[in-house]
Amino acid sequence: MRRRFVIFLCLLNALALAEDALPNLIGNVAGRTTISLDGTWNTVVDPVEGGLSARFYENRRPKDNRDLVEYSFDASQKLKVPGDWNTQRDSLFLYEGPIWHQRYFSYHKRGGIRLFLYFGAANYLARVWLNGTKLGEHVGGFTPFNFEITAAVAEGENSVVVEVNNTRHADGVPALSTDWWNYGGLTRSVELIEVPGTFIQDYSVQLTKGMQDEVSAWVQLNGDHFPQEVRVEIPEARIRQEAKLDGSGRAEFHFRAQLQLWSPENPKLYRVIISSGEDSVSDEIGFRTVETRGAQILLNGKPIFLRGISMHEEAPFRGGRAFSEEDDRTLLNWAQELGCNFVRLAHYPHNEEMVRLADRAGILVWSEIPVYWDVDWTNPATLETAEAQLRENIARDHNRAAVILWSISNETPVVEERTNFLKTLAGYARQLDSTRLVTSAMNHPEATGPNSRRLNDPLGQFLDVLGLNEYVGWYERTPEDADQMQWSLAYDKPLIVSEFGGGALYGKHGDAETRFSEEYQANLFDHQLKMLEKIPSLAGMSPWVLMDFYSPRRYLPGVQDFHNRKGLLSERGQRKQAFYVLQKFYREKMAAGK
Ligand code: GCB
Repeated sequence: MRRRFVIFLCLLNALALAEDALPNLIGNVAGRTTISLDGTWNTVVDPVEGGLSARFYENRRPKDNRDLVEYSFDASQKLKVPGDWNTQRDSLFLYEGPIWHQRYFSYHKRGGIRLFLYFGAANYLARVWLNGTKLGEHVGGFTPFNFEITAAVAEGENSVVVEVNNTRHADGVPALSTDWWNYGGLTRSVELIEVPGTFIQDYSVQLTKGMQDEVSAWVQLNGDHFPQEVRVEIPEARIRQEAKLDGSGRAEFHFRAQLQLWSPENPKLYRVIISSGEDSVSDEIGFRTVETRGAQILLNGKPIFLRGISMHEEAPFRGGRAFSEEDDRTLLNWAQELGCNFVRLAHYPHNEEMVRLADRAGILVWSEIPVYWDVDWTNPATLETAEAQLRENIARDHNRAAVILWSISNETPVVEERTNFLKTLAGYARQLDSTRLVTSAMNHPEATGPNSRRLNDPLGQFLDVLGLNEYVGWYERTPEDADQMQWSLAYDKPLIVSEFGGGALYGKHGDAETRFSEEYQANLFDHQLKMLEKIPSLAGMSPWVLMDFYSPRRYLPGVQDFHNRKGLLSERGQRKQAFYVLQKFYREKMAAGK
């Protein structure tokens, strides 16, 4: 009975989340009229979680000197938005809990204009109030959300309050344990978005799956009075198509088009304009196909080898969460210098600009949600949170040609409840976007002999592309042992070795057996690359990892100092020896036309 009651509660919880999740997420914010709320915000640190009962969201100021108010946003310490709090104030470096953020903005209301409050990301739970009225909550640290505030916004001064809480939860996504820093805060931009009464909420304009000369598009409007038609134009290709909207404000298109195909060699983007009634929005979109044939990944119908690197969304030089175009550009430039045509954006959705830069630079993207290690596989609310993050990630980036892979998880245990959970997520990803490939990084191959491994994880049957993380030469055995190692797969599908690597402190030298020396790491890469080349199904790789990053599980003083040192570059951008080993390997592949 108790069990049934608990299940009932879980279902209720899941339903509540489903309703809260993203009413009206607006696509292509960069293409809209926006007012930035970035800058300096007032903050109250609330380690005992007293703010809710003390009604911090009312932002009350004492009426006179007899009035008792035991907090003050106006007199508080400040934090910059976007930005994690951990690297902005020494005392917050290890802080986990709620911090209340507040700022004022002034607004002049105009008839016929609807207003939305948009957050690029807030880690992990955000509760939002405008002028003391609650707008809603959002769970999940790396995806966008918005609230309509047309009715709630006041003429003149307004006060927005956000309680951001980065407490880890056993039923969260991710759960309690990660190998990256749990940066809290409003880590991406906050914006007001102005749209007309009836507006284009989102759209997809992509090549039809498997066809290089046909575009499939859908457009979704939001409003009370839908116009009759919607138009999609690609002026450079002299395309102008119209379609009728149905009663729910949706239209679908399929039309022939002769377009230059997007690829790493020619990352061609077209200006695409979608318009209907009073609204019009413009985007830059690339057109390409991606599919698999046996163990190959085909881009525009041709096999491609993914010369990749894994990376965190960690800011070079200053540390902390990356958010600016400059951060993103630095990271992607380093990947290109390595010879990459592919990045694995681990282990959660990175900021939108990163993906847009990849689109412009011709770098293919593996995009991931933080179903990491172990989560609460049997909890419906956990599944719902994972689904919401997948939905929001796909909603944000589904027009980016660079994104070819949706990854649903990283290094999960091979147990039935996990496989069921991930099977549901794989199906959901395909339902939301049938044009891209679904993958996951797995790490439990079966030892079929002293020197042989077989990837036969049952999850493989639900994926288009198999990801494998293996640490031969670091967590197990020696780099030289890689020479004997044989790999096989239980599936005729493409394999991406999504992680391998080892730690090295930049500037630490020793022989190739000395842990954390640059020589050790370079030797490991040497042996690993020779081993991986022998796997016939290998369609790409994304070694671990581009740059050293903050992690609370890396304790070794003088070497790690809270950093995972498996970067090919230090956090200050210094290239380690292994950087050049991988660069040479990729350059040879490129020269061989791969
Ligand atoms: C892994 C994880 C990654 C870690 C890495 C490591 O397998 O996927 O998040 O950071 O190993 O360095 O141990």
